[in-house]
Amino acid sequence: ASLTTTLGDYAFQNVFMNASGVHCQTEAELDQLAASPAGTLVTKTGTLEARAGNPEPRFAQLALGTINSMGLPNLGIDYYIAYAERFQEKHPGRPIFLSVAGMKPDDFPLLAQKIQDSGFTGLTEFNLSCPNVPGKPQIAYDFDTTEAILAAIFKVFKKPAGVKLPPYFDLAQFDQVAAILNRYPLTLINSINSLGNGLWIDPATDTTAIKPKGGFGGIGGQYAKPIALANVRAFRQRLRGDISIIGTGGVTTGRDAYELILCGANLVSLGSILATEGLGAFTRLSSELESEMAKKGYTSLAEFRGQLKTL
Ligand code: RRO
Repeated sequence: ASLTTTLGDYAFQNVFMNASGVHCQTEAELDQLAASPAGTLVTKTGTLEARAGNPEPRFAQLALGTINSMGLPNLGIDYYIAYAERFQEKHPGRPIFLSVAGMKPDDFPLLAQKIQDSGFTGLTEFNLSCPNVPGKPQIAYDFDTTEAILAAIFKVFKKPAGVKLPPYFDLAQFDQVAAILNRYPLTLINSINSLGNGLWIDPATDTTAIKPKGGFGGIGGQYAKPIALANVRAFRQRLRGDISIIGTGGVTTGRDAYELILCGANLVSLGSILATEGLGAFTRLSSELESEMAKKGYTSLAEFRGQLKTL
């Protein structure tokens, strides 16, 4: 079976990639992703200025996933643009993703302008869903601000762009968000970011797992999978056909990836499982996804993408 895929006008040799935040902060980590079986990669979300992030411990492995409150530690947008420009010289025909976020709405058009003015030829993911900056709500839960940011971005940005979305939990939210997104020339969405502001307690000590924000943090891994499936499915049913979807959330097995593709995902990204298992996760999941396809009689992803059956 072939795991090749397309997203907009771009083609990828493998459907898997990292989720932003995992194994992508430094050049060394990004180069390791590039040398792995992953079909593409995305940088850690970059901000206008480099950031140290929240105090540690700020990441923990849980029974069925992870909790994090990293707080956007990153080396700054200029670092990631420079990396991407070098990458595309070395690897022509292998498009990658920049992830960026503003610390305030006005930062987004500035980030967009920097990327627009650069030599970057790949795709840009504007992260509207970081749950972990103390005092800053997740942008994409505020629909007016989301629309204002999209309007400001697309005044200056002419390259392929997408948005990283948080999980939504009500069908009315899917309707409202999709209506906004459909008004802009987006190439993709990435759904979902971590489940914001979960809490985990150590039963031995009655203490939180992480330090920032009194222990509240974004939940990923198996806890997130049904929410991710629902979000990818709901957006695939509502978005323009020319908006592709990166499916993210709780993929731990090849079967999980298969299900996200059934819901409509063009690429599948690995967060918690990549953090806990390492780069070997790409090899294992590729092989498991191929087995699942063989079992169902499919030889390409296009044959079952979006083909979820309902009762
Ligand atoms: O850095 C983080 O705390 C973080 C970000 Br920007 C994000 O988008 N999602 C997440 O779970 N953590």
